[in-house]
Amino acid sequence: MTNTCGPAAHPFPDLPAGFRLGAATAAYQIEGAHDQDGRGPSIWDTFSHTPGRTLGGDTGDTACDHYHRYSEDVALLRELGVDSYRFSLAWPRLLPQGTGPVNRKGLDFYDRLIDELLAAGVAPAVTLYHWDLPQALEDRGGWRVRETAEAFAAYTALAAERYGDRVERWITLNEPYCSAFVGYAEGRHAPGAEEGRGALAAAHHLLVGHGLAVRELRAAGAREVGITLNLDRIHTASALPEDRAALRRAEVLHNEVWTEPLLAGRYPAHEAETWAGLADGPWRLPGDLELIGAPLDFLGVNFYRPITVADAPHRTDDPELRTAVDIGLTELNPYRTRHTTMGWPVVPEALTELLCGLHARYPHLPPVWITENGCAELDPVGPDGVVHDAKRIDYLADHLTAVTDAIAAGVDIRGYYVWSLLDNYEWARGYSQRFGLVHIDQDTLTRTPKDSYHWYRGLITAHRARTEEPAR
Ligand code: GBH
Repeated sequence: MTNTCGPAAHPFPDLPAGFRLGAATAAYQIEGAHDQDGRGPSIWDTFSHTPGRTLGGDTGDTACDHYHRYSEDVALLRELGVDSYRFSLAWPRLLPQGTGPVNRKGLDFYDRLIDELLAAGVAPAVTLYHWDLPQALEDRGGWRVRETAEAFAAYTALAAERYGDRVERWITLNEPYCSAFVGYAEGRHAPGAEEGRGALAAAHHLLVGHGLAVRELRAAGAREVGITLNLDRIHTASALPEDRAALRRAEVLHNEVWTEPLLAGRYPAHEAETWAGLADGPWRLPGDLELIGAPLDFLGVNFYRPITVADAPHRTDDPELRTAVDIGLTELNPYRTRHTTMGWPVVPEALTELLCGLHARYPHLPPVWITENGCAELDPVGPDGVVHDAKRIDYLADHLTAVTDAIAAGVDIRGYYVWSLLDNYEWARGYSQRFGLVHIDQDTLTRTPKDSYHWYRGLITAHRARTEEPAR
């Protein structure tokens, strides 16, 4: 069902009263100023400066130069009319060595940003860790070692003490799947490792770090506390027994490693079958499950696309030589739909299915926020200074409708953040992918709101008017 129509006659999804709309970014993808005002190096500085690691050798050295242009970006958010802005703190800006001496100029930067957001009527939602681990901590073992989880707790305490009075929503980790498995097993993200036990230890220590951080946030009186996962809606290639077993392993790797300890206080049932004994390592200590499973105020879900898996031979028969993602899986792409420039199929109903599946499986599921959703398209700035990104508008409208379908089915979903406010540094894909509502000219760093920006603004205005939310 639809109500008013947006600029390009795209219908606005019918969102329930009180549903909140926001936009998201992450520090390394937008800030730049990688070596200014005392910021220490992160694993992404090291990785992106290593030849061959990122497309075209792109780095986040300058990115969107948000560190210097944040006022302009806050003005864009104010004009957009979002309730909330999700951004991340760069750990190495606050603690250049990961632990120890605090960098006052780094602390001041986020003070200014937060105060400007509040003055603009935009509630800050802070991600504490969006992949930029201080290099000094990686040099001491990174997420493979428990000390990193403890350092994360101390950093969280510092941030909560400093900003807790003004932050509405805290997200401990963004997509720990990527930190553990893309970073330490696939090697496509920093630190670029390809390991078995190391990646599984990293997964566990990320969860422990989350649990310790929640404890610090609670002690500091933080308002809302949660974590963001990139959960996958996984289809299986066939009903053959071997493909169904492959699906079960994929569910462990992508989803259950995170959701079982966080939401049900247990380790995944099929982890032994998935990792042939590698999973249950000495990194697990008594009491960890209680720590990790402490109640949350919300669960953040990032969603972009579904995946389909099939059984595949292991790359090696020796489990000791396997990485944590070598679990006998191959990904297929049977989707006969439009694909974005990331090569991802557009399947909005997969989001509804994912949310309904979570709701069915976890009786104690906290309220859900969609903390990222969006699509990459390359529409240029036209001669008239306009960016016609109709495909992005379609994508956002259809996924918001998928969210309303899940709400109608009984899932408690409170809000949605578009990924992303700005075109930005898309990790190993560099600047080749553009997710923004706002176009960035990579040479001049000029910001140009796209049609989707105007559409989203119209949606927010119409949603407020229709549901008669009190003025902020
Ligand atoms: C999210 O990751 C991130 O939170 C966000 O920072 C990111 O910009 C956004 O989605 C869009 O991707 O082909 O080697 O470059 C989603 C999961 C995992 C998807 C890594 C892209 C790229 C691997 N991402 N993957 S590579």
